[in-house]
Amino acid sequence: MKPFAQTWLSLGSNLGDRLDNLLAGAAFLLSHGLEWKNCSGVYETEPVGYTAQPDFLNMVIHGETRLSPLDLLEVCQQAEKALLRERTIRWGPRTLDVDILLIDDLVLDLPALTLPHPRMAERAFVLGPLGEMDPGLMEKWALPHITEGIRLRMPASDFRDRLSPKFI
Ligand code: GSY
Repeated sequence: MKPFAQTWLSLGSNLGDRLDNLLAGAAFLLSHGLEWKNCSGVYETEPVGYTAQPDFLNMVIHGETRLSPLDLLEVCQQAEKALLRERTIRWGPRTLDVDILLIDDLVLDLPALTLPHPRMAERAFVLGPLGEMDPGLMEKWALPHITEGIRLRMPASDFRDRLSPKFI
C-alpha cells in the first residue's frame, strides 16, 4: 500500500456562514481521503489581492493522505464545489477556497499544481495559522512570521469536535 504523505492545506471563506463553510470543507476533505492530524485556530483576516471584498476566515489543516498530489488537488476542488463556490470575480469573494500548501518535501511545478504553494511565504493568513500550529515547519521552510492583518477569532479547541467526516 502507498505510504501516507503529510500535507498542509489552507482553507478560506468570506461568503455566507464563513465558519460553517470552513468546517464543512474540512469535513468533506476528511471523508475523501484525508486523515486528520491537527488544525490551527480560525483567524479573521483582511483580504489580500483584491481588497474590495469582505474579510475572510482562514485556517490551516494538517492531515495525512495516500492520495497522489493531483488526486488530492481534485478532492480540494470537489470540496469547493460541494460548498457551491461561485467564481464571479477571479480573486473575489468565495464560500470556500482550499489551497494545498505542502506535501511532504515535494517540490512540484506542474501546470495544475505548484508546491510548495508559490504565494504562501507572503500571506499572513497562511503564515499565522501555520506558525501557531507547527513552528518546526516554519523553520524547515524558512518561512517568515508575518501576522499583519490577521487576528485569532477562535482557538482550535473550541471547534475541533465539530470536524466530523459525516458533515456532508
Ligand atoms: O487564495 C486564497 C483566497 N484568498 C484569500 C484568503 O483566503 N484570505 C485572505 N485574507 N485573502 C485572500 N485573498 C485570496 S485570493
